Amino acid sequence: MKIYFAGSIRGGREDKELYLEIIKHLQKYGNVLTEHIGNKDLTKLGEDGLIDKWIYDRDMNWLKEADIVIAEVTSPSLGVGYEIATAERLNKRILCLYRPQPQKRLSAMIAGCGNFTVTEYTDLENAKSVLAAFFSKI
Ligand code: 6IA
Repeated sequence: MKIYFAGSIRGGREDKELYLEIIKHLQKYGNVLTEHIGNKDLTKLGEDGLIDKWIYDRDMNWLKEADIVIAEVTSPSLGVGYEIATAERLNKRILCLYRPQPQKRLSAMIAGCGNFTVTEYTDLENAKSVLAAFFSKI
């Protein structure tokens, strides 16, 4: 199973450690195409030396290839929102993971879309249970 994990880069790297742990856990379920999202050295600037068009083309190709899209949506990110909308158009199975926080209310464009699942969670252990439930239905 090919898994596309989406998480904020230029939207902010506050949750990068959590992305890394989620990615490690997702590797139990399949091949995570976007391992670099959890890279601790990847700053808001993104991957050094890669030009935006190259990144866009690579990521869109991976998205087309993916069977499942898991998006961590707590840190608002234009790129993650774009990936979710694209995955929706491609009829991919999508799970959005969101840690509710008063100062980071989830966009209505994600929370209000009925074509994919948005699940709230509290921490890594809770995310693992959410993922187990999601993958058990596939
Ligand atoms: O808008 P954001 O940068 O927060 O978007 C993050 C999402 O878009 C992630 O889920 C990635 O799949 C994708 N993405 C955006 N930028 C990059 C990137 N480097 N490297 C890999 N994936 C990316 C950014 C820029 C670099 C040339 C300095």
